[in-house]
Formats: sequence, C-alpha cells, structure tokens
Amino acid sequence: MHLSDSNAPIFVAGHRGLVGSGVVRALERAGFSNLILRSRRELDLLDGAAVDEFYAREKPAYVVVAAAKVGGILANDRYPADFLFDNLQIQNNLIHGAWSAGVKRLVFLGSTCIYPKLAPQPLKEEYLLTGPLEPTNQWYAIAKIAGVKLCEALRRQHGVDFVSMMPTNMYGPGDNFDLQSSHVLPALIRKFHEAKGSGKPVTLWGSGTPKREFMYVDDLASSILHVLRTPEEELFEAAPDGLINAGVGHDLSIAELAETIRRVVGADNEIVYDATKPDGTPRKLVDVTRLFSLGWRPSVGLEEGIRRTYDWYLEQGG
Ligand code: GFB
Repeated sequence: MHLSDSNAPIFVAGHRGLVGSGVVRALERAGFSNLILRSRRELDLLDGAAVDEFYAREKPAYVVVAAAKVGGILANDRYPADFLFDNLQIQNNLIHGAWSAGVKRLVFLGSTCIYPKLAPQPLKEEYLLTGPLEPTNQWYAIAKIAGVKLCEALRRQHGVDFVSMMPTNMYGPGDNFDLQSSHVLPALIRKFHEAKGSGKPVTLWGSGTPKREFMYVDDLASSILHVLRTPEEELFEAAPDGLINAGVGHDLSIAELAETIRRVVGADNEIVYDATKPDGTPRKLVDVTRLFSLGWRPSVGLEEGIRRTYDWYLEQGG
C-alpha cells in the first residue's frame, strides 16, 4: 500500500549513508515525522535475530533499504567476500524481516551493476540476467540481484508490495572521499582540490573513456519518495516485475567528468591516466522510462550538484 499518512512509521535502514541521509532529508521536508532510525551500534543489521526483534518492537509500516556495504571499483575488486556476504546478510534480514512484520511497502535499493556488462544502452529493467556481469563488481551485483529477486519472490508468494529501485552512480554531500574506497566523482573532487595550484598532474584511473551517469543524492531521494507515494495499480502497471531504474537520462565520459570537476574546483592541473587501474563497465546509462512515466523528473544538473558536493567537502575541512 502506498505512503500517504504523514504519521506512518517509516524505517530508513542505513540512514547515515549517502543515500539514507538523503532519504531522511526528503521525508522530513515532505512532512513525514515518524521516522525510525538506528545507528550501527544500536542495531547490527548483520544479526537476523536482532533485526526481527527490532521489527516486532517498532512495527514500521514502510521500509527503505538503503543499508549496504558499498565502495568504488577498487574496493569491490579487493574485498569480494565482504561485498557478497555482508550485503546478502543485511538485505535478507531486512527484507524477510519486513515481510514477517507485515510492512506495507518496502523499497529495496539495488544498483545498475546488476545489469550485464555488455547489455544494450540505455539499460532497460528487463535486461536483468540476460548476460555475464562486469567482473570487478560481480560480487556486489550478485548480492543485489538476490535482493531484487527476494522482493519479487515475496510479492509472488505472499502478495506483498515490495519493489526494487536501481540507482545509477550516486554522489552528493555525505559521500566517501577516501581515495582507495570511494567512487570516481568524490575521488576526483579531492584529487583536484589537493593538486590545485601545485602545477602537478592529477592521475585518473583507467583510460578515461568509460561512460557513467551521475545522479545527485537529493534527486534519488525524491524519486524514492515518489515511488513510496505512488498507488499500487499505477506502480505495477509501469513496473510489472517491481523493478524501477533511477537516473537522469544522460551520461558522460570519465574524461569529461574530470574536466567538469577541474572547472568547478578552479584547478588547471594536467590530467594523466594510470592504465594499471581497471576501467570497469564501458558504459552504464539507465533507461528511465518507467520512473519518468510515474511523473518524476530530476532537478539538479551535474555542474550544480558537483558544486554543492565540493562546498560540503570544503565545509568538512577539505
Ligand atoms: O565510480 P567507480 O569507482 O565505479 O569508477 P564504477 C568509475 C570509473 O571511473 C572507472 C574511473 O572507469 C574508474 O576506473 N576512475 C578514474 C576512478 N579515476 C578514478 C578514481 O580516482 N577513483 C575511482 N573510484 N574511479 C561501481 C561499482 O562501479 O559503481 C559498484 O564498483 C557500484 O559496485 C557503483 O555499482 C555504482 O562505476 O565502475
């Protein structure tokens, strides 16, 4: 059942992460005041018994699963067991627990890396499981595919209203700027900021030719809220399999992204490439027909979003 009551208890799992904190901001702005939030110390999402107990006590009516072990291309490649096991465990506990607790609607957040590495572009939801995955992040992708399928299976077997959204590459205030584990956009903000005025070149990983689509966190959050509020008939007419891509509808190369970030940061360093680092998927642009058909549109352009993210980074002490 869709979200309409502003007093409905809503559990945002992973509320301290990039996406979860954006979802909390969006819900609060829209007047939803009964939010249930738990830090990792208060509730260990890897512990199934603790999650069941939490659901039984708090009885959330709506759940957003924004909790996950995430990271950039190198972290995914280096810690395959963590990315596979932790994510399976967290999402199994949260999704199955939500079904047991009678949750009215759950939105599970997947990732566009669930689609085959060489799928046609833009990526339509029905391309899922039609070809081999990108090897660097297959572990994360397999866990996320299992989550999507668990929502689908619970819907089939028990008639619950659980759906999955596939966000494209996310960024924004609250992002991870650690150069080893971060995604490309925050990494490049940091690299250009630190190199600014030094005359030294900035090194990018890979070849700069892969293309990615970037979505500002508050846009993703507003799309999640939009899906939560969409009546069931309308939602499942647009997405019969319960899968909805979230993106902005256009992409650019990593080299173009680097030039944009260099301009916003106000740096003029030369860009060089480290070919020993992986490129990953050549292109990842999602088809947003389903989401747009529900009446949602993004509102923050890439340059504006990068500027806001850079301002936030500077506020944290750069
Ligand atoms: O954002 P990113 O780490 O992940 O890398 P993916 C995107 C592209 O940017 C790759 C290049 O081609 C990188 O080689 N790149 C260039 C850099 N310089 C850098 C840098 O300094 N740092 C980083 N991190 N990349 C992730 C998946 O894939 O996307 C996750 O591993 C998830 O599972 C996430 O799906 C959304 O876009 O390649």
